[in-house]
Amino acid sequence: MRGQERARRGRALLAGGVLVATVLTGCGSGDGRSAPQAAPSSGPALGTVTTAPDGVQEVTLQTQDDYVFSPATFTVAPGPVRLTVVNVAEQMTHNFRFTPDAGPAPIDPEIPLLTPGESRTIEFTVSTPGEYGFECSFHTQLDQYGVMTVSG
Ligand SMILES: [Cu+2]
Repeated sequence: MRGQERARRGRALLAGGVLVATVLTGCGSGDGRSAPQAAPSSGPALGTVTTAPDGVQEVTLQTQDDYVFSPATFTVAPGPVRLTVVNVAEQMTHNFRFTPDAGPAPIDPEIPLLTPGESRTIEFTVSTPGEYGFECSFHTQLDQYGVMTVSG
């Protein structure tokens, strides 16, 4: 239990400097309750790329009732990526795919349907640096596009 909590906090420390003071202070109280958190209930901020214990880069994007990905851009290093898209919309169904023929290399995994309140994760491996455009194919006319950059 203790170890698990410590590990969780360790990851939080990596996630953002702002959290550090809060987390360290909370350490002494020992009641195990976590303070109310802004934004996503767990994990790092949207669009922040972290590396999981299994070595896979992880990043989470969000969609809403508007027609944007939040954030619409993020950067990963060559290697395996686990991408989660959370649709917090109340009305709007979206999807996620890498725009066909838009990037330096094809990335096939996609999320064909992401209904309101739903969250889905895909995994893929990138090796060629460059910019990989992605989209919600339902809403390309409303400009629901983004770009994943693979660093060199
Ligand atoms: Cu959409």
